[in-house]
Amino acid sequence: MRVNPQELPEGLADPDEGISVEELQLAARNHGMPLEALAYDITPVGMHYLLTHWDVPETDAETWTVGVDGLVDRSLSLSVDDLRARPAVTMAVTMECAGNGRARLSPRPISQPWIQEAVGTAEWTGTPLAPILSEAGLRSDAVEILFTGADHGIQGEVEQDYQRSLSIEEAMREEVLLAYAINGQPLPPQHGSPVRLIVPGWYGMTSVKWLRTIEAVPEPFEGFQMDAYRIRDHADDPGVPVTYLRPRALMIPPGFPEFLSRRRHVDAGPTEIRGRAWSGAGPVAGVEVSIDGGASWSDADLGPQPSRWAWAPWSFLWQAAAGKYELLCRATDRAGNVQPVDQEWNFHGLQNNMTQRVPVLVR
Ligand SMILES: Nc1nc2c(c(=O)[nH]1)N[C@H]1C(S)=C(S)[C@@H](COP(=O)(O)O)O[C@H]1N2
Ligand SMILES: [Mo]
Repeated sequence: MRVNPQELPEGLADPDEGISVEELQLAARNHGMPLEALAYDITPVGMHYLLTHWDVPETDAETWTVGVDGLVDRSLSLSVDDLRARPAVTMAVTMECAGNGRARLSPRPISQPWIQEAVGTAEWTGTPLAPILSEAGLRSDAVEILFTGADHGIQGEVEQDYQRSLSIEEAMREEVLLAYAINGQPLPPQHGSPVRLIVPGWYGMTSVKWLRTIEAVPEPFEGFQMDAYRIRDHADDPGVPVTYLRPRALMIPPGFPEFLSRRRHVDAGPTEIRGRAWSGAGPVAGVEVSIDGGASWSDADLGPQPSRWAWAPWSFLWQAAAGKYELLCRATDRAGNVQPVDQEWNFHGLQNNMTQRVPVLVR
């Protein structure tokens, strides 16, 4: 029996329940980044992961405006040209879905069934939000900034626009952008055309796509998409909000795969294991690799991050001898967070950062 099938369509799967057609339907719309794309500093646009809760709205960049209102001295209405005329910043940012890793939890929370590939690093171009909020003049009774997207749907039986808020302090961080370009091109429909919010360091749900309004509000916003992103043990647990990215390292699975199982085959000899690692709380301090299923660990070489908010490349030289292996990699950040080998479970399957495991056959 699923937990609360009426109240929580996204409850828990039975212990032996396979991925349903409904989950497959979500997975086919919201694709992950193929792990071989870890080869690129900047993920090519079509290989960046995608997560859209409802439909991709049809938008018109010519007539689009972003409204700034609520508890401000002067309401603003900014066209895409107005945003482009303002100071531009281009920044590499690693984005990851808070549900990444969900499908490997047991019992499995029913939702978009990510395994570990809901990540990508894009070069976003936009204009900083803070000067716009200053120009509008935040009133002293404003406590949060509420961001509303143009998409609309039902989730948890609540009909809603996609809405997320940030504290004023977070919204005023200099790296928070209103982005209109990705990797040097105008945003494509699926990534939020024509304007989206980019909040570096946070899980992806905060970076509202198809941004319509920015509203200064007098109370902390408690809408569905705030409640849905909390780490809780059970449905009634108030839980704690999901915010910054936990540390994670991923590797490009070495060798070549078998079609269906994707099991890896490697020729014996020196094999370079490469990957990327990131963390929102602090830059990555180190990456370790295990070739014996986690029994022992060795340090990988860590390269420079393309920006403070983007993943770092790492590599490790493996002298592969014939046999069966399980390769693992894990990251540590400068705030002292270490990636766990086994995942702690939570009700919505959020903020998972358990280590990747790659079975390899060396011949
Ligand atoms: N308007 C709107 N913004 C949204 C979403 C959405 O469904 N609607 N999904 C969020 C989630 S959960 C994630 S992980 C990121 C994904 O961004 P991407 O599809 O550009 O990779 O967008 C966020 N912004
Ligand atoms: Mo997400």
